[in-house]
Amino acid sequence: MRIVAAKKLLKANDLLAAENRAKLAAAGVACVNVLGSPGAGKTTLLEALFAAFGPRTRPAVIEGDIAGALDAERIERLGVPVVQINTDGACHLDAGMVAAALGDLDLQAIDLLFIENVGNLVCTAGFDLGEQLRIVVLSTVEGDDKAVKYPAIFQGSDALVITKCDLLGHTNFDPARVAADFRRLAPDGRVFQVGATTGDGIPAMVEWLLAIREDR
Ligand SMILES: Nc1nc2c(ncn2[C@@H]2O[C@H](COP(=O)(O)OP(=O)(O)O)[C@@H](O)[C@H]2O)c(=O)[nH]1
Ligand SMILES: [Mg+2]
Repeated sequence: MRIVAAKKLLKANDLLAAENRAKLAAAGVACVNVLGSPGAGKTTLLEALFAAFGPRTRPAVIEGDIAGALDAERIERLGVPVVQINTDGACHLDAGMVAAALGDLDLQAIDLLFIENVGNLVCTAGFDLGEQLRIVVLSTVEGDDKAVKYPAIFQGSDALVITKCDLLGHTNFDPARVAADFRRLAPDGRVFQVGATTGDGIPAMVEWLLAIREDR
């Protein structure tokens, strides 16, 4: 019987992630891994960002889903280059899947790549994809206790994006509580409050992402 230890698989992932990171850096592409639960508003956030970027950046997306191409179709409608990965049941993307998707993108034609990970607050945290930044999207209908309950994903993120802020007041979600919990886990992390469907808070995120792209 052959037993492959999880640690070895993660090491193999890290090697592929390092290759992805080097490839993206050589092409001058900044890369953001977008994490969060199913339905948190990840794709809607990307749609709002792309509408607000205008001609200031050349974005692209890798969509990670267990099945189907619905999110990729949404991104394609905006004229943004997109590659859909179907994990066929796996609850997270890994660096090998992203390496394959990178082969389908013209890296010379883009400068800001978003990877929308499979909706999941647990497994996605453990897999480096070769990104420069991680953001975790948490909506105001999911409960403000999630940073305490799922610390790994928040700890490893560069920003917390609280979405669906237009619904604040309709739930008991306290953004100050989750922001404080996040800052304990990621003291240097940024916190954004947005309404992706209203556009509220999107300009601050756009400026932050453009500055990161400039630093590339
Ligand atoms: N009211 C409101 N609804 C939102 C917002 N962002 C996303 N939604 C809705 O939440 C649902 C899930 O959004 P989606 O972007 O597909 O979530 P994803 O699974 O994380 O990619 C959709 O019905 C969106 O219209 C928001 O800022 N405000
Ligand atoms: Mg989505």
